[in-house]
Amino acid sequence: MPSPSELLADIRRVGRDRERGGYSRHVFEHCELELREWFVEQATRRGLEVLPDGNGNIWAWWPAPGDGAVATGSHLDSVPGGGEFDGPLGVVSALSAVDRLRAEGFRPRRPLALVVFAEEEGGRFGIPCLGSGLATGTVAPERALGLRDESGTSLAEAMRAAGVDPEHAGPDRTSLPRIARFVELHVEQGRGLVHRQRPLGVASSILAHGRWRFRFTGQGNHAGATPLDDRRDPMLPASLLVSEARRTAARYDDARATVGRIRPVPSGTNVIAASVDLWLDARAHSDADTRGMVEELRYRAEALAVEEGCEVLSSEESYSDTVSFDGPLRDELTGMLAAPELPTGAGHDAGVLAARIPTGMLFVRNPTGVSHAPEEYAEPADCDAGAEALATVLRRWSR
Ligand code: HGY
Ligand code: MN
Ligand code: MN
Repeated sequence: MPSPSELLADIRRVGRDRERGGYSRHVFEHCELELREWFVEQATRRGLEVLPDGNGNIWAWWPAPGDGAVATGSHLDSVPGGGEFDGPLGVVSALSAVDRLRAEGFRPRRPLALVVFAEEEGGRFGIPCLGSGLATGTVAPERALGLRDESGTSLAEAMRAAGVDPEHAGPDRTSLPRIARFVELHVEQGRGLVHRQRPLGVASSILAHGRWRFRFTGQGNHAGATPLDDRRDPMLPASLLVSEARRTAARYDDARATVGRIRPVPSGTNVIAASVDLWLDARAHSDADTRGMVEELRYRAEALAVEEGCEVLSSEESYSDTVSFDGPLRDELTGMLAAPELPTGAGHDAGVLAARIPTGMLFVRNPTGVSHAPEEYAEPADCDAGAEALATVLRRWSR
């Protein structure tokens, strides 16, 4: 019976990003397809009935699809240059939990379902939790299928190339309606468990969070032949907005605002940019704070653009309000596992499902506290404790 760490070792070479470090595993790209095949092979080997949905999510049932089911799972895609555990730890822990239950001769009275959600990070098509959002109806298929990646490929085209018929994208009427409870195990993205000196935790809440795109437009020109007073350089307001985001967030209670992605066009060393796109990731403990922060930044962006003779357009690309996980279910998990509760600033598919299904999340200690970077880590012993805890929850909920 392989441990979670041994299962992770199976896929350790898949999707390594030599340039950035870490992993770049984007939905329906070659390496992510390889991970999908690996998961299907692992599930089939365990006698699970594999049932992909129309949104690129993969369900695997034990013994077979049925109502009142208990589900667990996570995602296999990553951010660019991401860590090894964010997503895959939840998937391998689900497989390991099934192994543990089968090894003790357990047979679920309620069907059990493992699930891999597509495009949780939004690393290719820009919308996080795309697979779970389509399945729950929170993301409209007509919007999703038209999303394009950096190369201009649409989600519909990428689905077709991966053998997923985009005609079937949309609310899941097959698997999701059968789920009575969902639990996601995830590496902690922070040091809450390190500070508490505990291997496991139970999620209490997720920050409100969203993504906004700002497009600054000026006049492309020659970097040498254009005097400073004859420029309309969109890089100026864009770069000033990056530091404004940090300053604005600092005025709100424990809010976070990040610009991790900025794209000048045409992006030449000796060229004044014609336009600059930047993406703001803003998060706070309330809907009002998040919205308030973004409104301030939209206003500042306008003023900064005007100062430089530029224009700016901004648009909301995704948003999810704070999630407070189901209270009684949280209490049951903390009691069952003798684990502390802790909040998270990271979004998850469990956050999407929580609006529809009694949902919980388990966290496994991350000694570095770092995530979305190669330094993300979880000790093998803590990963074992996580899979054992997940087996405990699945056993209790499905017997
Ligand atoms: O961005 C997030 O919080 C998650 O990792 N998708
Ligand atoms: Mn992530
Ligand atoms: Mn994740």
